[in-house]
Amino acid sequence: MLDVVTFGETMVLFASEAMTPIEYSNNFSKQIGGAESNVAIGLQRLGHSVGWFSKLGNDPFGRYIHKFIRGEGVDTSRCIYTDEAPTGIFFKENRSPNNIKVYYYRQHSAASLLSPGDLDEEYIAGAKFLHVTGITPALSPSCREAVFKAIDIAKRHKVKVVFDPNIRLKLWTMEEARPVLLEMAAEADVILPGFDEGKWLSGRNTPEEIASFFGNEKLVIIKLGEQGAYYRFGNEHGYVKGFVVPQVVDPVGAGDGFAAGVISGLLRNEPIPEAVRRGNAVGAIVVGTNGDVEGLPSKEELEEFLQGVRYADV
Ligand code: KDG
Repeated sequence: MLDVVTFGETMVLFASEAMTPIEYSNNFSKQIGGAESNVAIGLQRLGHSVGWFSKLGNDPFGRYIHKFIRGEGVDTSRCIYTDEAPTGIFFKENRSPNNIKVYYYRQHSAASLLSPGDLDEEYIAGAKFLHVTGITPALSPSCREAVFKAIDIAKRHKVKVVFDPNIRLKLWTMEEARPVLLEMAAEADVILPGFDEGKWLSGRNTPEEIASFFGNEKLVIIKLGEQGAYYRFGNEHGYVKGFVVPQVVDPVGAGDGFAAGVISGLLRNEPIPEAVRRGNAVGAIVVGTNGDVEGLPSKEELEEFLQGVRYADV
């Protein structure tokens, strides 16, 4: 039995090595990025058992992604290869930590062909948590159906659903996204919006109002960046302070790190504020390293960070 199952699109990421506009970049480093596999890798590094799957192009990039994620110890046994479409790729321009742009080449990608028929009911039913994001339903109508079918399977088998809206306005408009994401939120047990996402989805302005909008019977955790996060579950609620980050290098993937930390805390049956603190810590560690997954900490690194142990300067 796996602790967590997640699925969605992972792409090969070509990160510009120079901090210049991308048209002047000559060198790119080959990495991977995908919100769901970022969470899967994060959780696996923290010592949990995780399954991630997608539809991959039967091409070198698809094989690279598969090997990378399997190499992290994540179960990839439900991945499917297709000859019908290529693996998606994207480019990242990092001119400074607060001026990062991504350029997607993912339309009609292999992952966008994922459909309800690709889901293994027993596999999802056997997990403790199903993690889904708002990126997957933006990819295609069949992906949208697959997400809702996966949620339905999880609910029928009492698997807790964790939902991260991850609004990507390069994939759809807010008008298209809103009803779909609200429907996902309505089905979820744990909702992890960023503050702006929470505002957009709820039309409310404060973390307290946003959390109430989603309902008291769900665990809602609103990410507030370096200030930490606000949570509400039933009558329990409060702010959990963030960590001081010495140097932000690349904030992309911090939200996925946060999700991995929170889910890890929930799997360890920690009190909610502790789980949120774990999420804050993983997010804070991730932003100090270049790459969407490279900075995700091991269990030991996270413990040291939480105990305030500084890494040795050798
Ligand atoms: O959260 C980080 C992800 O956005 C990134 O790794 C790539 O999944 C990705 C996307 O769709 O942008």
